[in-house]
Amino acid sequence: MAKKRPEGIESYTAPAGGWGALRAVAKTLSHQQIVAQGTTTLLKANQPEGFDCPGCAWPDPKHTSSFEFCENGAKAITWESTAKRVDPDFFAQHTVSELWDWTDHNLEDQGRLTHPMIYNADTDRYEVIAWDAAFARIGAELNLLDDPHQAEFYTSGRASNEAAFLYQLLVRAYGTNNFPDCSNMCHEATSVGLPKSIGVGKGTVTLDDFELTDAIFSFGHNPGTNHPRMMSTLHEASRRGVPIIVFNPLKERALEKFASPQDPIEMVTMSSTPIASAYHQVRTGGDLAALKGLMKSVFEIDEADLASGGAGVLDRDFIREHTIGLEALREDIDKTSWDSIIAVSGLTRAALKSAADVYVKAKNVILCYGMGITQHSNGTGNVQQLANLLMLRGNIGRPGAGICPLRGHSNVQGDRTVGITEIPNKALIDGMEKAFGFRPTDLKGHNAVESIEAMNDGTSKALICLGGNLAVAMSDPDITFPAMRKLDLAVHIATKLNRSHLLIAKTSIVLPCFGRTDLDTQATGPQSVTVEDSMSMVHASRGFLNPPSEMLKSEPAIVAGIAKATLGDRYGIDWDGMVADYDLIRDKIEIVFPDFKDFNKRVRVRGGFRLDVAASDRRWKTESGKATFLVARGLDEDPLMKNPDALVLTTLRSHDQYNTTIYGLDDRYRGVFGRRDVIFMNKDDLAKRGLVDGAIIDVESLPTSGGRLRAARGLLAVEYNIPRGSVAGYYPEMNALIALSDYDRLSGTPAYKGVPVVIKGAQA
Ligand SMILES: Nc1nc2c(c(=O)[nH]1)N[C@H]1C(S)=C(S)[C@@H](COP(=O)(O)OP(=O)(O)OC[C@H]3O[C@@H](n4cnc5c(=O)[nH]c(N)nc54)[C@H](O)[C@@H]3O)O[C@H]1N2
Ligand SMILES: Nc1nc2c(c(=O)[nH]1)N[C@H]1C(S)=C(S)[C@@H](COP(=O)(O)OP(=O)(O)OC[C@H]3O[C@@H](n4cnc5c(=O)[nH]c(N)nc54)[C@H](O)[C@@H]3O)O[C@H]1N2
Ligand SMILES: [Mo]
Repeated sequence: MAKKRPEGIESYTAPAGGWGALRAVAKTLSHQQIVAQGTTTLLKANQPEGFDCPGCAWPDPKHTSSFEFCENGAKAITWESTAKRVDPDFFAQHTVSELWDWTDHNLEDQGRLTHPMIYNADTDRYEVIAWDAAFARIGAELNLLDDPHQAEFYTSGRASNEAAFLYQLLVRAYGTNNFPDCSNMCHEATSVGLPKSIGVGKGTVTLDDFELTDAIFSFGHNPGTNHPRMMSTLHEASRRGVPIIVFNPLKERALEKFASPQDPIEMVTMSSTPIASAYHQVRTGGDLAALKGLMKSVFEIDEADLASGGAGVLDRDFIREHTIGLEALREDIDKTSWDSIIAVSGLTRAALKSAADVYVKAKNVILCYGMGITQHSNGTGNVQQLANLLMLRGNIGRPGAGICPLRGHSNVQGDRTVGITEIPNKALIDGMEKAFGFRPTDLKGHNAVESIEAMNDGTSKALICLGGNLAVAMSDPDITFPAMRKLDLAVHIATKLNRSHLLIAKTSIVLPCFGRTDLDTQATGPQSVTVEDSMSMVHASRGFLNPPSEMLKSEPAIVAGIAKATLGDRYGIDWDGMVADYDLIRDKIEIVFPDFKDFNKRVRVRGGFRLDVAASDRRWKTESGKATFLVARGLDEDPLMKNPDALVLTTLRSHDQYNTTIYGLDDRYRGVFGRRDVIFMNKDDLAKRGLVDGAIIDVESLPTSGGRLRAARGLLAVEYNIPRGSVAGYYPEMNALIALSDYDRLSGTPAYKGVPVVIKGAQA
């Protein structure tokens, strides 16, 4: 008989996808009270004439015109197109102190915001304010600051190119580069790491490359939940016999086997397709060691081949013609011992050799990765070692091969492209001067962690958020929450209520905006916006639902409203004209960023266009003009290895959430139902501590950067298939354990996936 599991914990044995996914969508539709308007919405997602699904940044297949079914895309869309409303009555009924005690799930589940609101300290409530009054108040507060660098302007990656571009124009005309953004917590290691390696901070592959590839390596991403449309691509590749080699501490169900809801036979016969051909359960934070081990194996295979008279397995022509730095890399790998590789990665030499065998046998290899790589104190180094591995065999810049970072938010990459950056380069400053006749400051601004530090020490006094939930997304609520409460001004442009809005500043304003699915009508008629996906494809998106309230404005209109109230007619910028017709915004984007040549024309072509990615054509925009092998730190410098009793905690998304948006309390593929207070642990780690499956535990963390202890108490230990020494819990709850000062020093990315913790049975 199977042993009894703790309440809400089951062992999930079915494949991912399949009927379970369809059932989940039906449940979401009814919960959100979606009737006629909403269900047809699903059919317009990612269609040429429709809107871009806000669920993820995976590109749309060119060849299909049929609706691509995706459970989590459906959740994202129905969550936005819900019939529920958070209106002035709602705020009249609930004080902010009362709302603070609600769960994150309950706050957002109340529905769409309908009116601009301002906080009244006398009543402890948000109350209605007219748009003009709100803009005037924001402008007055921003103009009261001693210096523009005292304001922070956060962006979350849902914002369209048009909204983000206007926003950076407002901020640069105002006079700062304080652009904390969600990318700083996400793929910053990619944006910082890859330009030094291959001259561009983006992926080099397109969807077509997946049809030509001979092997796919997947590091630290969970596509069954977070990039569900990628499952069609992996499913197809697997059926073609392409080996898929996975490096992930957790056995993620969709990476093991998947039943495609697109495949009638699998649906009717309840069969499925295996995805990973080999699954390597690397220790959390052990990727650097695994990558060094893979490269060490490749060098060994190469030497053996040369010794037996072969030509070797390195792409020597590519290396000679296109790269520098191999000698230094080789030296580093030679001096890294197998013992240390095995100890840190948790993988055997044989396992790493077998993965290297697949790698050297495949002509063309694509390497995909996500947050399991970037959210470490060594995130930038990790990304660069991925590039090294590919470059050894010329796997960059030819068909069927390349690097594929899985971006997060549906337009996080586009926001960066159109100027949301705290470190503007000269081309951006020159472009802005050309387009608008003023020269913005090039003084480095704050990233996300630095913005919190500045709010905490009082140097920053105002925060404007274009979407997102900064307080909850950021590490260390013990510092982050009080820091935001010290502000003079907090403004949130949002679709739904969340905890960040409840961190009350002297003046707190919430401005409701359209989402992706809403029809955006301006003076010249309905408008489309544009987005850029993970593969640098730019295309149009047009919502079509009646907005949830007549009071809502579009994000560009709100940004322009704030800009006019703050800047007056400084620099003669035509805010009204651009809001009336988004084509005029795109004309300006094209002046600042010449890659967008003929923007308005090209975006009207079905499917849009691809931005230039020089590395895809083996043009290297690095300092030396060559692709560069880079050396990472030694394995003995790993801060996670310092305390032998510590376990390394990683923080994960459940299947029922979108970042800080918690749709529900289930994580179906991991067998968790109705709760989120769990810590997944290896059975030996449980036993070593005298604990069993279902034990109530306390988790304490010590920052690797030094400083005080943090704790989360009364959690449920769940026995799980995870390597010894690694444990996992849910984001955002576990942020209480992560010190603000623990982040990658090169990219500023918080080390959300490498938290050393000590676990004990809970004190009675
Ligand atoms: N439905 C849904 N879709 C989403 C999101 C969402 O929350 N919900 N979020 C969006 C955003 S902003 C992003 S950035 C992406 C995130 O997409 P992912 O990168 O898939 O996000 P995570 O859930 O953080 O999962 C990371 C994976 O890495 C593994 N992992 C953890 N630590 C390590 C490690 O040290 N090494 C290795 N090799 N693997 C590790 C985990 O087991 C997990 O499978 O998804 C986007 N799409
Ligand atoms: N521990 C831990 N922490 C993490 C991570 C992790 O893996 N572990 N992941 C990090 C990552 S990858 C990311 S990207 C960040 C996410 O950080 P954010 O992007 O800041 O967070 P979200 O949860 O995506 O933001 C949700 C809110 O966005 C608003 N919203 C939704 N749609 C729209 C829209 O169309 N327009 C506007 N204006 N607002 C909208 C809603 O009000 C909603 O409440 O979190 C990071 N934090
Ligand atoms: Mo992200």
